[in-house]
Amino acid sequence: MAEYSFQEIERKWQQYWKDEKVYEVSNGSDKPKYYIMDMFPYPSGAGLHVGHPLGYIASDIVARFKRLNGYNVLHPMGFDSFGLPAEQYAIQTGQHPSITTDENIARYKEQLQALGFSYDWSRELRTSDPKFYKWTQWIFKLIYNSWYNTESDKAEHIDTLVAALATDGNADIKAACDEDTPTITADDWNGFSEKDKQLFLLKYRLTYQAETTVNWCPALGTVLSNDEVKDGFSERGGHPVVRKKMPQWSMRITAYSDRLLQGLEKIDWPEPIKEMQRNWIGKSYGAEIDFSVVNSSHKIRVFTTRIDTIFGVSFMVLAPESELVVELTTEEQKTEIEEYVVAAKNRSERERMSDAKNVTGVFTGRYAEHPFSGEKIPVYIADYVLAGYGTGAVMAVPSGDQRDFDFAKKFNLPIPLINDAQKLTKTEADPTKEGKIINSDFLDGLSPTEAMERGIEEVEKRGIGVRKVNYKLRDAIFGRQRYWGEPIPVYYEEGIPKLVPDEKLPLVLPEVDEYLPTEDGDPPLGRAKDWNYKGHPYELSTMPGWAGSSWYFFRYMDPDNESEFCSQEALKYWKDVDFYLGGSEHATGHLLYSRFWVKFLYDMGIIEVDEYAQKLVNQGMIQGRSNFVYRIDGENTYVSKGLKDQHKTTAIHVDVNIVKDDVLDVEAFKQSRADAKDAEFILEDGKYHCGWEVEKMSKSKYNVVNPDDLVQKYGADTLRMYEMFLGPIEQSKPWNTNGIEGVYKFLRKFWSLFHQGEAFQVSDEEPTKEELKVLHGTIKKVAEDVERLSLNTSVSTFMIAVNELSSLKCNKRAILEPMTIILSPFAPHIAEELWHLLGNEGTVVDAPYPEFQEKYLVEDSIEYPVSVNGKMRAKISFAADASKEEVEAGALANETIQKWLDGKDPKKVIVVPKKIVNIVV
Ligand code: ANZ
Repeated sequence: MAEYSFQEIERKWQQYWKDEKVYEVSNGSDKPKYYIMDMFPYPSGAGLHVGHPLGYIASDIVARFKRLNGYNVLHPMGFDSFGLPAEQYAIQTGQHPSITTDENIARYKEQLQALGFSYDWSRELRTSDPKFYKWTQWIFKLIYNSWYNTESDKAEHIDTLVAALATDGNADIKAACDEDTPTITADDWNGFSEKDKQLFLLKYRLTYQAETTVNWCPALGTVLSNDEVKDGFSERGGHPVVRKKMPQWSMRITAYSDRLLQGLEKIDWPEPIKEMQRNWIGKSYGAEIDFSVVNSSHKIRVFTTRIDTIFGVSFMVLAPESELVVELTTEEQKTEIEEYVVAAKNRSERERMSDAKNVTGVFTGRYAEHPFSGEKIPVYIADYVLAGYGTGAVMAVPSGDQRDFDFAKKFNLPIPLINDAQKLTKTEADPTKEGKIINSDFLDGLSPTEAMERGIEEVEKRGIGVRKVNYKLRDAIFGRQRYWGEPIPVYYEEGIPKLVPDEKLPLVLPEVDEYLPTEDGDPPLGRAKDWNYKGHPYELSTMPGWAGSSWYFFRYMDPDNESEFCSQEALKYWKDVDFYLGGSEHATGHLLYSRFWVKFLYDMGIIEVDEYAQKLVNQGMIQGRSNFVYRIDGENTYVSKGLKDQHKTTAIHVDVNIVKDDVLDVEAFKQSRADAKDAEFILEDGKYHCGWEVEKMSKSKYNVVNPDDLVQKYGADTLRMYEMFLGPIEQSKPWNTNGIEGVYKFLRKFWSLFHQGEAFQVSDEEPTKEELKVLHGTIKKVAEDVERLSLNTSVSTFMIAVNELSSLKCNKRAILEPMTIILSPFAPHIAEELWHLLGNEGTVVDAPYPEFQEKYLVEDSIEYPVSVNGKMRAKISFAADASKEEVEAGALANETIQKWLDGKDPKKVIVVPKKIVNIVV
């Protein structure tokens, strides 16, 4: 038999696809469009491991399947090529980050191409390419020139605001703006100097500069976003992060909170992602209430979502940063309060929130007055109350809130129990232990929801509070004090930011002598020569990682356009992404920011959609499957796993690439480590068996499996099918190569259907019913599976079909040709080879998907189990269209059944058509 020489086949067709530009797609066709996209990777130095292609293979199968089904398919790939690792490397080596980035991209592309993906590489984009980031800068400018009108509920050009200010002032303007925006009249505005006007507008612009408390990471020399900080440490590198006030560019994403929530209802995204976004936006309904302070003109305004518990308030807590702290603290408490404030400042929000059991705080020395009972209640400061949320002050209800409860316990404060058992379930507060239940006055007898409404009405009536909706979402920091990012297209004239004119874009990243901050602590761009616009200094921070990825999906539609970010024709044709595939780790980062930018671009009338990805699927992670050898402590002897318990041993990670089916290649192991060269090995049945464990795939655990080696050994087609075979795409699963041989054998078996001995040989005979049944069963099942993205089950369907066709010794063109087409999305190289061997011109990529015909699946005859007195006694076949009477007569006439009837007349015969026959005697 002609060998299945996958290496030669794969090389040949990859070249052909490239030469013939098979995957290039045009913006316009009579076919319906289908846009399928993967989250583009950051090209890291380590290259791809077998986990990366999981999603890429799945999307490639769908892309190819859609193309066979008559769609004009856009399936692009690019690189998110600004990022910290290249910059860290540049700092260490002095080499420009673009060099490392280009090298890494070259390696990624080589690896991706070896897997036979159907990407249209002519549309490749890189976020670090000035031709691309010119438009990222252009979008920044648009955002800067906009404000959010909450009345029209959309972003508008800043000129509409300026016009309104000049005629009416801002009293009637409903806008998303800074909290401290003063009310001004038209006269005030018109009297402002140009500089004051610009400063005032910054309070409204959708991107603005303001003093912000940020997560500052001294080791990385940059500000990190909340989702880049985990438990007080940077997600990348694990460096400590401190809170610090700095002037920062921010984006007013909070203006879009509600629309970001509403939009989730109309997109087909995984529920956990939607839930994470909802929680991150964190919309809460409640009220703000003023508590007056005893012997003071100050009032403490709190935000509460549980006004129904107001009769359970026994103290109040201010955030340590609250401006009231200084005003209210009494002389005696001053020192203690000041010390506490300093300590609290350096704890991250997360720490402060999560460290509930160890609540801390200090008494201010003051009392507030309960608005209904008139009781005196002490005022504390505590860091579990955050300055940046609500009003930065709370009314504490120990029976309703666990942190308040813990605080009350610690400081020996009363724990009033409210007269409604339902309200006590949230904390450990227990009436049997904590004492008497108090009356909740006008809220008595109401359900919590009714009590909420009643409470709000009451405070509004008394003029001591208002209904209030709060969001957890914060404006997004939009600047990094780093080099390797898009320059922000802004310069400063007398300290006022001005936009760089369009014709100066792209504002190209300048050369610097070192990628480190300057001696004055300015970002690296402070080192660039002539970094100014007509003598006015340019902004020194660069854009964050999420800038380019917030709109790249539009650029693929028209990647070479030099005069627009994307042409209207391309936008009208492709509209949005039909199917987006990528990791769930981006839930509250990229996947939220990109939705925000898209809504903004929609408001500007530039695009027609306000959600860009109709469907999102998160592929699972491929975990590593580590292998271990066991060294006997104090000896240079390794003992096989089954015998290790007889010794005291230490488990050592061993490179999974020298282990097969958990059996160690002892010679390779000896060579891999200097200290193992003369080691002894205690074997079982002549073999060294390794232990294994599932862990994250990483270099340090020696469990990284590289796709290149597998492509070399088994071919890309086998690897593609094998990765799909591992299990449902959304699930995380450990990598193991134990089953790859099976997939490889399957492809060889498929190949052999087309061959007789050495020769390619297919017959033109008419197929049998059985053969047609196998084919149409496969067409149907695979098409359904691909639509549902159940790709592991389609792989098994193929395997079953090929086994059946092998036993039928089927080599008929009428069966094998359509089988080749349906296999092609999964194993494109072998399919292309066989397609050509079958004598076809052109590529299998454009073949029509075979049409499923139900009639081939309809059975001619049906086998009925026949029971006598409830026991199955025979199986008898009848024509599928046999009548009830025919089945009954046939069953009674059957020899075996006659034996069981033993000459008696049946009392009853029940025939369930197409199912069973039951005879009672
Ligand atoms: C009284 C109360 C009683 C509360 C009760 C809760 C339970 P969400 O849903 O997250 O919006 N709170 C308000 N501002 C805060 C701040 N700056 N830092 C920490 N906590 C703050 O939570 C709103 C609730 O969290 C508010 O309702 C307030 O406590 C607290 F049984 O008021 B509550």
